[in-house]
Amino acid sequence: MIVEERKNITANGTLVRGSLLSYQLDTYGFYGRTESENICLEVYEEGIVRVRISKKEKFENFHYALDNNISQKSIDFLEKEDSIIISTGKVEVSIMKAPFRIVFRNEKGEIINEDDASFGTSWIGEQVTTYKKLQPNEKFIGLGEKTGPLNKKGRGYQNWNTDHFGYGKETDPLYCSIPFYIGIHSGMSYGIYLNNSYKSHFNFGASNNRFSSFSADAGDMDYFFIHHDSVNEIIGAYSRITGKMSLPPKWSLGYQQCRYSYYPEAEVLNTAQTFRDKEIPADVIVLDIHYMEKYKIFTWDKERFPCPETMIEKLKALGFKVVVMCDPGIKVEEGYHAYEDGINKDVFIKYPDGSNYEGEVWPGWCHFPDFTKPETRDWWTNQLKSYSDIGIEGFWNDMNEIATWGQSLPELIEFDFDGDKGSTRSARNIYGLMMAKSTWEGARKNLKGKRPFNLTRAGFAGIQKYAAVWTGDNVASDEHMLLGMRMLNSMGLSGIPFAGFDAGGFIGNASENLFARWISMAAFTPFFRGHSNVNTKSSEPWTHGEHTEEISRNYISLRYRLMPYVYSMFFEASESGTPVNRSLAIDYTHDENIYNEAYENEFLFGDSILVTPVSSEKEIEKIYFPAGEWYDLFTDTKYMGNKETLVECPVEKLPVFAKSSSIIPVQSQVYSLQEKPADQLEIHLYKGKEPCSFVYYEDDGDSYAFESGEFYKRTITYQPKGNQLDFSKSQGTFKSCFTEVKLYFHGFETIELKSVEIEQEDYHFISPLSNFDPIDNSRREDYKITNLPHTTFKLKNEEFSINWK
Ligand code: NBV
Repeated sequence: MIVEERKNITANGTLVRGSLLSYQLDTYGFYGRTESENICLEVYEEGIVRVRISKKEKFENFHYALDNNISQKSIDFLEKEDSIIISTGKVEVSIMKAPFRIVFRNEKGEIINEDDASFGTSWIGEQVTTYKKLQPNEKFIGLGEKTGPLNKKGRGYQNWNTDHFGYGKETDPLYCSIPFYIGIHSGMSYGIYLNNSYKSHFNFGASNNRFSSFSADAGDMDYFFIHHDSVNEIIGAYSRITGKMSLPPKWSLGYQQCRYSYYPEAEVLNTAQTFRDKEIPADVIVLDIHYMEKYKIFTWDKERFPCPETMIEKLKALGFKVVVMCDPGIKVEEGYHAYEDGINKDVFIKYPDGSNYEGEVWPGWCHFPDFTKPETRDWWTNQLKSYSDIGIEGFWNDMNEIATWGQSLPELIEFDFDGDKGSTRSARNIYGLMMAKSTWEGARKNLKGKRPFNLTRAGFAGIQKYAAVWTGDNVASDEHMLLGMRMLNSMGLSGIPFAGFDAGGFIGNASENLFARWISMAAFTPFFRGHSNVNTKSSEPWTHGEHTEEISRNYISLRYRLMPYVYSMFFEASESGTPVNRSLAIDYTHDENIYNEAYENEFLFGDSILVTPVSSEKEIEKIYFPAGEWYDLFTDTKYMGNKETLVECPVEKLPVFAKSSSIIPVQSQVYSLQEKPADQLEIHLYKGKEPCSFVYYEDDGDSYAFESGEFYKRTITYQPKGNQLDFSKSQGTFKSCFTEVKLYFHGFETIELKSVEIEQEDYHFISPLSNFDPIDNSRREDYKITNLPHTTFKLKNEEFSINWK
């Protein structure tokens, strides 16, 4: 075997692909051999092909990132002299025999993606790389939490989960690894997910003009090739491979207030009370590491927090939930219950000689739980009970890269891998994933039917099933704010719908305007939290002066008014994987302008709201409107699409627009999501030429009863041709908290109702979507509020239609 292998070793030691020596085909796949490798190609859905190449007899079984529900599909194949053709219905895969290489074509026979003719999949020692020919004007997007531009062409990235305090505009790698990207060229797009947790490398035509490539430092080449007609469908397929976000509790979609750290108890209560006094909506107070006794997880500092139960009760009465910091380091200390119990149950990661690894972090020298071991996950669940027992429903997994002083977790440490055993080399990238999974599963068990909120810093593909992800220790600068927007959009492209950043910036102090701009923007991001580092100005909305406070209140309030829309978007994400923050590359994939550096940060928040991030220093900015027509969310001014336009963006006004032909449900102002909104649901309809529909979703917001049918769902459809709005019959057994619907028409000059199938309450004129004026009084004249008609109906569960002239 060794002699045969040498035949393919080039002068520099690279083992390039040989020819297919033998193969077999059955209804589920292709199994072949080259001189030194086993190959397997399987089809999972018509748009998903899995390719595995291994030097071992048995393929590796890395399954932590994969969803349990994926299963194979039977295939059609055709054997030719030089190749084997597998058709999936959506993709035609040509397996070339000599040399062995793979070409993916679409239904029209056009090449979507092909191996580099010479290199295909090659090895350098243990490192395995697949080389793909660069296609004309090919673009690369996704790859999760990565710095750099939207289009990553010409760049190289690594995946090796890393704690990087104050990372820069180009820093790589960071905390979370998602080895999934989307390639775009010639009007087509495809996705590649590399299912290997070793350190991996992605080259998108960096320092070469020949190929893009993906490599893993060891293990098998194991990748899923995805092809669909749209980027959104590709994200959907990736989400079926790695799992979908579980619907989070509604309260976690409100504003979360964090600080490193709030203490003592009086400060926590005072912060919560100040939100209520100032009428700034908020749902969560986050406790960072200072709640613990000397940073030891599962303990409370008795002086600062003499009775956490009572504090949590008081916060509950104010409509606040508590999220607590969970660090993985368990202090080596006799008498510390988590340590002693952990030793007894043998739950920690080990050196190869069997002794527990010790690394230094906040509490001092610590052991670290081996979350790849079932006993550890049970132990963690039991430990976490001390939190749920006192009413805590939110958990924040930090430092799980694993971050230790020195930042160099030794590579020889052993991990259980549920019996399969591995070392840091394959475990580092999944440590965060497995910690988040343990916390989520543990909390689910302990909370007995309530939905936990779980947040993590580190993660891997599949993390969306267990936690929201935030972008770690960012910096209070305009550049970082805009970088953060790109990172969140990129995470959305990579299957993580619930992502956010530290609004206001973690490191350093934001200027008044920067803070205001950041909060305005963060109101349109899935995970909405203000946070700041120890010894910096805190990030409550009132710490940056009265004017900033006013702006923050406006945008936080708007987020709460938009909650029926936001919650419906989260529901959609949990069902299909469609992100909440949608880079314009999702809906306007082949529009070159959206990749332009000036416009690459723009995104849709849900189906219909275009957000154009702008620096806090700009009062006027050129933005790009993609195809369609767009209505200023605050003034209803109409803008034409496919056009760059200068818009005013004083600090009070983030440029945000509603898409023509769209439906946005809005509720009355509440200050906590636990508060019941007024009976009337507003439906804002934006005039357009295309028909559109919106799936409205509601449930109790914090239990799993929706899984057994206790939800309220209905589709609202707008037919511009017939001037008609249809409400489908409601589905599910949940009773909506709204009894009336109030309809707002935007962009229509005059409306005369023709027929309404239900009782009409009133009919008169009022202002557009926002019932607050984002502009300060002195500027109010510049932004005229137009009068628009609205009308109110009793909401019933049966279907009904509204017609107008
Ligand atoms: O727990 C303290 C911080 C936390 O506030 C931050 O959000 C994390 O990213 N944590 C990191 C530990 C160290 C920060 C210097």
